[in-house]
Amino acid sequence: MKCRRCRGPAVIEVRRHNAGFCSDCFLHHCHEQVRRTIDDFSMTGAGERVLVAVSGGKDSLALWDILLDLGHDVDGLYLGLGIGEYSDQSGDYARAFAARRGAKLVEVDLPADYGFDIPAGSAAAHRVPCSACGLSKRHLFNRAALDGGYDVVATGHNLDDEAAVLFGNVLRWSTDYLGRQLPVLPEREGFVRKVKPLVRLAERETAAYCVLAGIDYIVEECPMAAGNRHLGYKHALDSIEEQSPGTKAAFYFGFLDRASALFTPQAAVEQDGLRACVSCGAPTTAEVCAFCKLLERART
Ligand code: Q46
Ligand code: ZN
Repeated sequence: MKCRRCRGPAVIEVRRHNAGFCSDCFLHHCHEQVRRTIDDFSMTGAGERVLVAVSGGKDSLALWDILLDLGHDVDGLYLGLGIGEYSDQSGDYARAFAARRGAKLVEVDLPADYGFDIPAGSAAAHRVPCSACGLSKRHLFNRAALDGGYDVVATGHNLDDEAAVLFGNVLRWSTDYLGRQLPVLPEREGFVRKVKPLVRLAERETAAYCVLAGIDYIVEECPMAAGNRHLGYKHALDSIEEQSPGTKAAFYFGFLDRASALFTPQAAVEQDGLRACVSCGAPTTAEVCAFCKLLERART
């Protein structure tokens, strides 16, 4: 197979684009996919400061690398979740990348800064780990961005992630989530803008990007992910994609083009009743925000 761009020998095939690429042209292709996504969805503009949430995994490090290459003013944010060896190692990969690129890494550590870790905290709060983890991440990414004067938080959600979440939301007709499942969530009082610039790249492509760009990343998945529903949806979509390349992209981008607007009024109603958490000041629909409730239970 030949490279679509330079006609040299291809090292990777991307079946949904019906194309092969050599190493340099594949890296160029990934940069272009991200640049186009940022432009098409007006994710960030000139002079804005971007904070990219990095886990030490392939997606977030590829994203940080690409944003740096594209000339964005971007720092990294690493959140230590206290998930044993996995967290120790993922932090090391994030720090090594920052050092290699001469980039700034902001660090927040749940055990050191908030007195609980995800395994113990979720058990004490009677929540599944990924639920406690997800709400902590949303809260602390936003907090770190506000405190650091950033305009936008970027996360490494890729096409496979977004298609799997969409699949789950459709299976359950979770209309409130469907209304919010956008690659850009605009800034509002108390919230910075949130963007997902990797939605045009599949998981396999971000892994290939890291290998070809010489980026070391943590290969192990978080041990708490085993058995979660999201992984089951990913496997189901993988087998459909295998039979019919391009299905995931058609599903996700078709939703954005033709269906997502139908669900946004529902999401808007939910956002109307926001007020400040009495404990931390973060916007919430209750008196105390979900993170402060978790914190209180996890510490007792
Ligand atoms: S880090 Fe956290 Fe994930 Fe681990 S506990 Fe679940 S949500 S699986 S992306
Ligand atoms: Zn709070």
